Amino acid sequence: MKLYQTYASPFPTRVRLLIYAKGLDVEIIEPPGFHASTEAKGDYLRINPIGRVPTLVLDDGRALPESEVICEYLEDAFPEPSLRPADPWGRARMRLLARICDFYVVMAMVPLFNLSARSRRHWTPEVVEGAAAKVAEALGWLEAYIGEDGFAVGGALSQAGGAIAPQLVLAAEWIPAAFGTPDPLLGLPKLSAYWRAIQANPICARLIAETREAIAGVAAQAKAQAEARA
Ligand SMILES: N[C@@H](CCC(=O)N[C@@H](CS)C(=O)NCC(=O)O)C(=O)O
Repeated sequence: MKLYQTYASPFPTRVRLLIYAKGLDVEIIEPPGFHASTEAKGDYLRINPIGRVPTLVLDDGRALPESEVICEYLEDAFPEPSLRPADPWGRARMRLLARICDFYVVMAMVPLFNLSARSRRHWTPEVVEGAAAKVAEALGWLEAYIGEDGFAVGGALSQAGGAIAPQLVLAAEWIPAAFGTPDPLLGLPKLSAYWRAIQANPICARLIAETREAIAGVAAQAKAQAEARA
């Protein structure tokens, strides 16, 4: 199998967690032309007409987009070890945590992603503080549902870890460092404890390291481009 993805995107991280935990033989590649214009994505659009990462391509050429769908496929096709809690309530909680990440945490960060690509004179305090407040609010929703034992749910590593880990790199490290905003984990004891715990889990630590390195690369590139335009 092949996984088209980028390390900076939080969505493929969910899929990589399953690949690493299940020990799957998957070639991990960046789509050609992905960081260029939409037109340059031509070949990739033939693989995934949605044009986003990740896409899983099976050995027979069938291609599957969308991180959650890919994760569910991999669980069904390669059940051991399971990265889903055994009971329906636990599974629902796992999906809820991932959904909060996808729908609320990521969306709250979008204005900051956009600002980071612009020179600092466009970084108005209203936009920065407004977006940081929205991120903090969304993290509060994770706090409401996350487990208290070092695992997101079900007392074991699950798909939720792959959804939450990259968001915490972005929210707890990248945003405060880039924009000078306060630590968003202050006042969130369960999420703070979870963040500490996953950094000691070998699979999550690998995902965190990959995300950190990729974000540092994207941030350096965005800064250079913004300065060149200024
Ligand atoms: N719902 C999708 C979202 C994937 C997504 O939005 N990926 C972004 C990167 S974070 C992307 O590929 N954007 C298109 C682009 O960068 O050109 C999933 O879960 O796979």
